[in-house]
Amino acid sequence: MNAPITAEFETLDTLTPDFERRAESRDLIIGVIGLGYVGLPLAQAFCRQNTRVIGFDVSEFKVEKLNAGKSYIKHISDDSVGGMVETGRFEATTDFDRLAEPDALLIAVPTPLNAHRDPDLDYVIKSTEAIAKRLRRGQIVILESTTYPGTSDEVMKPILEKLSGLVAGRDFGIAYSPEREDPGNPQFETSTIPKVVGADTDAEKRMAVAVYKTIVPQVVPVRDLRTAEAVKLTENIYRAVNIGLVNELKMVYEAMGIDVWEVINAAATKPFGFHAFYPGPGLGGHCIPIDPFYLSWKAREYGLPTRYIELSGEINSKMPEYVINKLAEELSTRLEKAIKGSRILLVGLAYKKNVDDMRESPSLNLLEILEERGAKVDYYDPYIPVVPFDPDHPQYEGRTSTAWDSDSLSKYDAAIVATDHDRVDYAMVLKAVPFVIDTRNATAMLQGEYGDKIIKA
Ligand code: SAJ
Repeated sequence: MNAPITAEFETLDTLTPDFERRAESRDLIIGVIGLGYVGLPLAQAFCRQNTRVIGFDVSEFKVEKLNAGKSYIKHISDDSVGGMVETGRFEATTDFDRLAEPDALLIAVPTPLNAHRDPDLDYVIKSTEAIAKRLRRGQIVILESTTYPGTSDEVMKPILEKLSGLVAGRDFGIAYSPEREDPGNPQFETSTIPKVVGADTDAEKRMAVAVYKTIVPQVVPVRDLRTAEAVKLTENIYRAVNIGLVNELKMVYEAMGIDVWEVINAAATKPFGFHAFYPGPGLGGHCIPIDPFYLSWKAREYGLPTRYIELSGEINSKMPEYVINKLAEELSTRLEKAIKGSRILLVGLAYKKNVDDMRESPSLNLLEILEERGAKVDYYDPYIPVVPFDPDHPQYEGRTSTAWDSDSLSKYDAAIVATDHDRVDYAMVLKAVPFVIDTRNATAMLQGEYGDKIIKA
């Protein structure tokens, strides 16, 4: 009598109900690959819901720090990391052979542009290859990094199938769920932000929903992988294009002697159909200046232009030059000085208020242009006491933030407010220097007392 034919292997269709039950009972193990400003809050959110997390990172430094209960991310405290470790729910490792252990593998690694400003998926591909070598039946791989539509199915899926010999959708799952962190925004954190998830089969979508509904108030399933990838790009392109718009309006209204911030704040009183964006000295962070070009690169494959993306990129990257030209005008008319030989204070190096992150910060472009034109420049930033190594601006590593007192400030010919940190005493610099170029409307409350020293640019 032949043994009854049993299924050679289980498929996701049969495995998913158990996966959902285990998610519900906090019995899944979550793997997070990339323990940065997205991965670590993600790990924290799962730990808070009593789910076990194994964090994977190539950096020994980060892994040792985390396992010692220490944080390297400003808005995540040592106590919080310590709590994750003490409960035994979190451990970090550089041992990628352990990638077979988690039930779900969430990838949160950088997706920068390369020197030709094309998408650089190197981190994503390396992480996918590492997973593929250990991939086992029943696991689900979920990319969180911002990328172009097609990355999960055209790039990751073939690697996962080829190196594992397993079949996506049958033996293991692939999903995409974009991160939506807003660094420095105390109002929102991972556990309060709705999460979009996309996958190409029902079983994979159910698995991804089961993973995330344990940590967020609302999971938003969309049709497939590419739709979810497009959602995230749309969110960030919306920001980049609107910031480009208000930067263009600033230059026009400036020429007309109109204060663009007053215009936008008044327009924002319209209770519908208007979302306020504000001009700045350019566009910083490692998302908004970069992500839109992931779509324009992919759109070229379809022979389609993305003029709004290119134009807003052009306008935003020209803003530092615009600010410096305004400074040159004021130095000449007020002090009969040129930029060359002038002493300038740059207030704020971080790419946006109340964060300590300098990546792609327009302040660094301002610094570069000023020094190229012969100015002597110091900076002040309460969040960046010493400039860390920045691969794009290695020459600034080790420079220190200047003192913030009237004696120290009185030696400058002018100051530029490039980042509008809340905890800066703008009255002190307005009192001490001949004039201030304010690119963030940070001195708005001091207009009455120091209006003649404030130039908006
Ligand atoms: N900026 C302006 N004017 C504005 C808003 C922003 O000039 O009206 C500048 C900022 O100063 C900064 C840059 O744009 O230099 C990016 O700012 P951002 O507020 O978009 O902040 P990010 O890049 O730290 O985080 C963004 C998220 N922020 C918000 O949604 C408010 C969001 O776009 C993404 O979830 C996140 O990037 C990401 O990881 O993609």
